[in-house]
Formats: sequence, C-alpha cells, structure tokens
Amino acid sequence: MKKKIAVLGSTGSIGSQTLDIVRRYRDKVEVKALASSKFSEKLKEQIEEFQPKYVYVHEYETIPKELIKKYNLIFLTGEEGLLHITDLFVDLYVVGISGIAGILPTYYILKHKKNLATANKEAIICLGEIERNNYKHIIPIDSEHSAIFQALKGEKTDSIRRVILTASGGPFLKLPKEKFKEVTVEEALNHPKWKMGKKISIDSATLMNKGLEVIEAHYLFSLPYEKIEVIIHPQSVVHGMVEFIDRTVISNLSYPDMRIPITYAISYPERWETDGKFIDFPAIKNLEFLEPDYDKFPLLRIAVEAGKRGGAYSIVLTVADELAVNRFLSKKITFDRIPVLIEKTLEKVHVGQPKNLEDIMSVIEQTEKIFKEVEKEVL
Ligand code: MN3
Repeated sequence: MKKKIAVLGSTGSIGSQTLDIVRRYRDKVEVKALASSKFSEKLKEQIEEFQPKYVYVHEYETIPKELIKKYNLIFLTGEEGLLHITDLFVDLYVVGISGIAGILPTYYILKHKKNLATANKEAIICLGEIERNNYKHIIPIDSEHSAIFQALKGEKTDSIRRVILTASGGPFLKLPKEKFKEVTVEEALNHPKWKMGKKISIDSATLMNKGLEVIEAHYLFSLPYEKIEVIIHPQSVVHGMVEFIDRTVISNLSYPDMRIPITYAISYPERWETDGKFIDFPAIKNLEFLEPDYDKFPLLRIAVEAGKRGGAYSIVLTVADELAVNRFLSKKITFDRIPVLIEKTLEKVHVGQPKNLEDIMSVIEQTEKIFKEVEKEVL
C-alpha cells in the first residue's frame, strides 16, 4: 500500500523538497492533496506532475477552470476549504508552511487527529499552550528536533538530563556587532550551511531561529526550559544531542540537507535511502562547539525569556519576529533594529494564558497593534 500524503505549503522550500522525495519514491508515496497560499506557475507544474485529487489555495485566489477540469481536481478554498483539506483520508500531512500562516491549518490537522509531520515551528509554538497534549503524535521536520526525536526513540523522559540544539551561528557568526546595521538583505539571506526560505534564513542570521527552536523543543518533547541548551556548531554536522542521566550522549549526525529529516518524517518508522553523500569523517577533521554570544545575538536570550515567562509571551515573540523580519526584508529597517522592535513589543504587551484558538488569535491581533506603535516610537 502506498502512503497517501497531503503537502501543505507545497511551493515553499520544505514543500518542494518533499515532492522531490515523492518523485524518487513514486512506488511508496502518493500525493493526495496540495495546498498553497496562492496559485502560481509552480503550483500548476506540481498539479500536472503529481495529479493530486485535492488542491487548496487561499481565499480570493482561483486556479484556472481548465486545469480543474483536465485533472478532475477537487478545488478547495476559504474557511470551509481549510476545514476540508485538513480532514482528508491520508496517512500523513506534511506541513511546510512558513510562519504564523501555519497556525490555523496545523490547529485543524491536530483537531482532526491526523498524523502530522511539520516544519512549521511558529505554529507549534503558538498552539503549544492549548494543544501540547497532542504533540506526541507529531514527527518533527526541523533538523534539530528530528535529531532529538530519533535520539529519544524508546527512551523515558525522566532519563533525560538535557537536550542540546546545535546552531551553525548563521552568516554573521564572526561579524563584529558594530557592523550589524550595515548588513544587507542579500547578505543575511546567504546562509553558510542551509538553503532555506527567507523568513527562516533571517531568523538564522539573528539566532532567533534557535530561540524559537528552544520553545519548539519545550512543547514537542514536554521538557522544562532548564533542560534545553543551545550550542554553536559551525560545521552543522551534529544536529542535536540528548544527554541522559547515565552520562551517555546520543547525537545525530549527517551533512546538512533538509531532505534527510523530511525523508525520515515520511518513511517513519522505516528508513529510506536519500541521495546525499555519506559522511567522510577524516575530511571533516574538526567538529567545534562554542558557547553562544548572547550579547551579539540578544534574540536568543529574549526568545528563551519569553518562553519561560509562559502563557502567551511566546506567541507575542513569534508574531513580533515575523513582523520585524518582514520589515527588514522589505528594507524598511536595518538588521540591528530587529531585536529592538521585538524586545520593546514584548515589554509593552500584556497578555494572559490562552485557553483556546480565539485567545491565540486575539494575542496575535494585540501584538500586531502594539508592534505598530513600537515601530513609530523606535524608528
Ligand atoms: Mn532547525
């Protein structure tokens, strides 16, 4: 029997790589549904190649009628379409949506009790307070969390002393802090080790990505923040480590290639071959591990503090970050302003414990409002 999958965010970086894997494993995987924020040439090509039964695009966007007819597609859109696309008879949902746009689809997939492989850390974080009990069914695609997920297989939570997330350090690991205001968008997008979407590339340059990943790990693995550590590892060969109470450390190594954790998420509990190179240890020579520089990359500290503060503050953090990153990408602010805007927004917002999806949406709205006020003050 082929595994039936639905790919949400199919035209993005994770979605495209997921379809690369499907292309290789046509005999094992079948694409039942594709979803994207808007209709594009890329989505059209994906429809033609994979011929899914269902296609979802966000409200107000329509796909050509000829295409629907030619491939006998069930075309879904809007709120009702979202409810339908997240409740299909499939073996696995793969979510590669970037940022807070992933919250609603993820929420419904969890509500519909579907198997979920996701790279959307923003949704994991924002839904954490209300949905964490359902997270044990998630297969993480984020490489560090995939590493930890694999290291924890068959282990008991109380055997864990700590988990360690590695960070490459991003493109500015060695750049002096004074130069941060001159950093261009192109430089910030140019990650030394990973090819990724824009939002996550900027987050990696500020190290916010690692801060978000600490919160992601907190919710995914039900671990207190005290047991989650970050270490800089410029080679990006070790993706994550778990240290157990008996002093054993189990780590996960591979060359950095997102197709490895994506393949694992699809093949799980089996392992399938990937196309990458096997590790050549003598060629690697050194694996370095360094303490993060919290002064140079304040967002790492700010993120973990927001997580520890609990309740809705990790949502405020996530939303403020997405807004600040967008401002930087559209060249409205300099790179060094990103942490300032986020920290000031966190200071000004006052939110309680979210109890349901409505509360979460209201925190998002409040954050957007305060962020705009902060922006006026700071800029
Ligand atoms: Mn990661």
